[in-house]
Amino acid sequence: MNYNNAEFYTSYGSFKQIPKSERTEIAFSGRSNVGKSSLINKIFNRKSLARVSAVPGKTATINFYSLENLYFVDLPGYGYAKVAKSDKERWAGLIEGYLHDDRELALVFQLIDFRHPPTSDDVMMVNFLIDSGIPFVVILTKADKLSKKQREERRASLLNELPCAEDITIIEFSAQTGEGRDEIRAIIEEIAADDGSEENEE
Ligand SMILES: Nc1nc2c(ncn2[C@@H]2O[C@H](COP(=O)(O)OP(=O)(O)OP(=O)(O)O)[C@@H](O)[C@H]2O)c(=O)[nH]1
Ligand SMILES: [Mg+2]
Repeated sequence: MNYNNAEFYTSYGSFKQIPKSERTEIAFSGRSNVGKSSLINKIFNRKSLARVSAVPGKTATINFYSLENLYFVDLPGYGYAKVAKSDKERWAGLIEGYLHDDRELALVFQLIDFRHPPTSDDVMMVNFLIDSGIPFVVILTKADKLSKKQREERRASLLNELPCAEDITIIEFSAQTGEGRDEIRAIIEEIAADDGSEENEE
């Protein structure tokens, strides 16, 4: 795949605007400020394909990026305390609406900050993904901010903090150093290849 060819496709502020799936989708989910937009930029070799901000709550819409036969879907970050209740409800509606819809959703990359225990919202999301049978991979973000020892401690604790941790594929990632990018790309390429072979069978 030529990742440089990824393009911003469109963004939706309300779930009802999103048309039916026309391509296989891969979504990125995580709390506000966890690094979703930074990860998307790193995967696609771009400085500002997705908007990154030090101010949490920047991505308040569902943004679609397109590459070859896939859409990549940047979900709004949840769990940011300092937004109005009406905004929170709108975001929750967006995320839930998207995930509950009957979409061609091949995988969710669930991002969790490597430095901290998963928030209650993170755990809720993981439980939701398990219960819904949506395939997902956990990405631990901002790996560059931890020492080797801190990483080992967090890794060990996560086994107790995440439901079904031993069955989950976990990737350690840094948008700053690029660590983990190849692993993520390999998963994306597998999905792209599967998608192509299904179409050929029809
Ligand atoms: N050191 C370091 N900082 C990071 C990394 N990833 C993201 N950041 C920083 O974390 C902040 C938030 O990053 P974003 O990519 O905007 O996070 P987001 O999840 O898209 O946030 P929302 O759009 O608000 O949901 C920015 O200041 C980034 O520069 C990383 O791997 N390492
Ligand atoms: Mg963002």
